[in-house]
Amino acid sequence: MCFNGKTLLLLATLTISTPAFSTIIELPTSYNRTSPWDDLIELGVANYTETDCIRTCVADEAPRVCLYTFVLEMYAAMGTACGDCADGVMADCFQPQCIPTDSFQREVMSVNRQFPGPPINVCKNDMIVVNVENQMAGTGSTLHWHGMLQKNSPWMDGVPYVTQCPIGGTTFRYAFPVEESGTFMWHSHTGLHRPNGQYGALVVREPRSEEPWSEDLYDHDLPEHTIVLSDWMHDTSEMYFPGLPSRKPGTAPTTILINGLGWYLYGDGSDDSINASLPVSTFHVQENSRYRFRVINANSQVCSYVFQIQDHNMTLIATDGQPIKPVVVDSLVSYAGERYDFVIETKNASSEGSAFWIHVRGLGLCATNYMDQYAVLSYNTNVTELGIIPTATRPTIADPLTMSVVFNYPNTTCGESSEYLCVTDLRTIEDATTTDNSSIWTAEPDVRMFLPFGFHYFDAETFHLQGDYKGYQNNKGSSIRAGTMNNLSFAFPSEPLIFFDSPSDVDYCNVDNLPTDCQTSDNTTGSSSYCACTDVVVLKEGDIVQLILIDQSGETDDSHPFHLHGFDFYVLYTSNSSSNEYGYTVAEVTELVASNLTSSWSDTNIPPTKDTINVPTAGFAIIQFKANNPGKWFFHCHYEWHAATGMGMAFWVEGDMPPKPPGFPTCGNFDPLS
Ligand SMILES: *[C@@H]1O[C@H](CO)[C@@H](O)[C@H](O)[C@H]1NC(C)=O
Ligand SMILES: *[C@@H]1O[C@H](CO)[C@@H](O)[C@H](O)[C@H]1NC(C)=O
Ligand SMILES: *[C@@H]1O[C@H](CO)[C@@H](O)[C@H](O)[C@H]1NC(C)=O
Ligand SMILES: *[C@@H]1O[C@H](CO)[C@@H](O)[C@H](O)[C@H]1NC(C)=O
Ligand SMILES: *[C@@H]1O[C@H](CO)[C@@H](O)[C@H](O)[C@H]1NC(C)=O
Ligand SMILES: *[C@@H]1O[C@H](CO)[C@@H](O)[C@H](O)[C@H]1NC(C)=O
Ligand SMILES: *[C@@H]1O[C@H](CO)[C@@H](O)[C@H](O)[C@H]1NC(C)=O
Ligand SMILES: *[C@@H]1O[C@H](CO)[C@@H](O)[C@H](O)[C@H]1NC(C)=O
Ligand SMILES: *[C@@H]1O[C@H](CO)[C@@H](O)[C@H](O)[C@H]1NC(C)=O
Ligand SMILES: *[C@@H]1O[C@H](CO)[C@@H](O)[C@H](O)[C@H]1NC(C)=O
Ligand SMILES: *[C@@H]1O[C@H](CO)[C@@H](O)[C@H](O)[C@H]1NC(C)=O
Ligand SMILES: *[C@@H]1O[C@H](CO)[C@@H](O)[C@H](O)[C@H]1NC(C)=O
Ligand SMILES: [Cu+2]
Repeated sequence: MCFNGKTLLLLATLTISTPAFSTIIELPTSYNRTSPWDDLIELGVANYTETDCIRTCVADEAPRVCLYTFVLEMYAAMGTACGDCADGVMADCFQPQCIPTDSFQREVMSVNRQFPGPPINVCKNDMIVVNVENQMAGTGSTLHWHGMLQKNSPWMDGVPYVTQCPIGGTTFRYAFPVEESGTFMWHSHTGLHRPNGQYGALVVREPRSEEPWSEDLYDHDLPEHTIVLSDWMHDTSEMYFPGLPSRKPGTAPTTILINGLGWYLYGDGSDDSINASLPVSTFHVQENSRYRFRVINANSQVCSYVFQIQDHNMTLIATDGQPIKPVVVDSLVSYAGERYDFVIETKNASSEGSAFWIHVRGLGLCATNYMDQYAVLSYNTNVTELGIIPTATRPTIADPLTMSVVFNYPNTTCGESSEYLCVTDLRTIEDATTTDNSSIWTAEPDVRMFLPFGFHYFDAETFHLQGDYKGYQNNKGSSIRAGTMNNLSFAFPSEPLIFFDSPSDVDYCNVDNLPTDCQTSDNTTGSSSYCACTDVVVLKEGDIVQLILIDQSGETDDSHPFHLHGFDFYVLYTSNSSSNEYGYTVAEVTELVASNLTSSWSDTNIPPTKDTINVPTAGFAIIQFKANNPGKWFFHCHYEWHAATGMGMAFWVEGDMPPKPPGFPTCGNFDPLS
């Protein structure tokens, strides 16, 4: 791995607006993992706003304290910092603090006036310290480190009212040791801030000698080759929440962005709408070399994306930070919250041309709405060269690049074709005999939970006559609904779950413990009843837990990716779509599970581990993990609007947790009459 100092410096002048890297603070190996505060004070961490951590990771090198200051603001895309960017002066688009997006002016919730927000690049065993200053007046916030397990640091997971109180007009310093390597992301976990722009890359490297692949798979692994895919609208998310009946089609995104840039393509499928005087992301490589790329799907909405690079195959080597046995594909589909690492091999520029299209195409609703986007892979150029356009024919939705071997495509029947590969076709690189995970994926679970999820549809005629204020989403026309799991719509408690020592101190619910106003005579939730409560399932430390997620949403043109905090899980099975649009019934799935769907796994045939799994449309997915991380962990659909209306739940994993950090801020209800 080599970081070219010159390139980094150029990058810094072009895209990184905060002061360049400065102080190095080494972390003593003897620091207290469960309570690092005294060590950090002693190291003088509070005296700095930023430290230097970006480097080639070397074995036996001292870990560092990686300190960042993240200032959260209400800011402007294509605002005053952008000069004449909108008029086609491309260099102005790269001025400090300019956020061009797809060239439309709108409010953006920014972090350090960058978009995506500042990337974090560290080495395994470093300590990440992020001092968050929330300058968004009247708007509470939390930041989540998506995919970080937070062992020893469950207080730092960043879920409002689960692991902390939202940060008001104040500061909150996250500090946690980085115990796993791979590709992650950070994002706001509060309100609808993520679709408004608050997300960024989080990449943890490790010494090449410690990587698990048996072959030498790549030559370069550069920070500039991290790719953040996201969706963008021309209004703030709040304009779509709960939604307006005339706004069709509901919360559909407008533009796909690649590292925050993209052409506005009008969504009409017309071919001549590109305007090359506005920037798209450009990835610079040298010919005849192998590069590791890392794709982060930071989508907030319901579309999956096909990612392709003209004339280049991709060798997938990791998903969600977890290494896999390499798989060669030409098309990679990802869903909100997922990450994929792959290697490309560059060719001889003189014989093959020197710039290639990267094409990202939306599926489902986004295909219907003609959404796609471009970036450029450019040989033998550098970041000072702007506006490089490949001479090769530009792929379009009507005439896309060839899909010969495609990974993770919706509606795939797994195992039927070697051209359509599923997540369950991936294999973990892990010697089962040498890790203590052995048998998690083959073990008979201690806890097996069927988790049907979908929506409760309110009766629009009577909804507004009831004199109460149920949270809802108006996704189209007069359709009014709320997300559910097990017929329960998750409601955040008024005080973070993590503050309580015992579940019995919390007013929580679950299928075995329904609030009385939600029950029918047989103690289930009824079809007409809507039940919003804090759905918490208590797990014993060390339990092997199997979750069977069943899509009963009735939505046929999208699917729901679920993200589990605090754990990586084994993906044991993903099903076909049911012929019934409302999916399989729990009884049908129970019968299928009893027929040994997961029996092919063994000590040598190891399923992949992930933290985000897309549940097939009208289908189901089976995942399994060991509850070995005591804490309070959110589990939810990663589509922002679904999670915001209750498609989630929390796991309370018993066991010894590190003590509450000193002075941890509190919040809660106030009632002078109680
Ligand atoms: C680390 O801190 C925790 C919490 O303050 C304390 O209980 C523990 O004894 C400390 N460990 C060491 C090795 O100092
Ligand atoms: C940090 O700054 C404070 C106040 O300026 C100073 O007293 C302290 O010595 C500094 N600590 C370190 C480790 O530099
Ligand atoms: C391209 O965009 C630039 C900057 O917005 C604008 O000046 C120019 O007219 C556009 N060209 C076309 C063909 O739309
Ligand atoms: C991609 O891989 C396939 C299968 O190995 C091979 O046939 C094809 O030539 C490769 N394409 C490129 C551009 O390397
Ligand atoms: C690249 O192509 C040129 C011209 O076709 C040829 O002379 C050269 O040997 C090739 N280099 C490699 C590394 O294949
Ligand atoms: C970047 O490319 C420009 C134009 O080709 C060239 O003048 C410059 O020297 C290059 N810079 C570096 C650091 O390679
Ligand atoms: C596998 O074991 C390692 C080491 O004990 C642990 O860090 C990791 O979280 C385990 N993975 C899973 C999926 O449980
Ligand atoms: C419903 O739950 C209550 C309290 O747990 C129990 O007493 C009652 O028997 C249950 N009713 C049915 C029909 O299961
Ligand atoms: C959810 O509601 C449906 C419709 O009333 C009912 O058939 C089903 O049994 C309920 N499921 C659970 C887990 O309560
Ligand atoms: C998957 O199948 C559904 C139902 O047939 C269809 O609406 C949807 O477009 C399909 N998705 C893709 C990507 O083909
Ligand atoms: C999946 O669907 C295909 C096509 O509808 C069918 O042939 C196959 O039997 C199904 N497989 C399972 C496991 O249901
Ligand atoms: C499933 O596997 C178990 C254990 O391997 C076996 O006892 C049982 O008969 C199998 N059931 C079916 C339906 O194949
Ligand atoms: Cu969802």
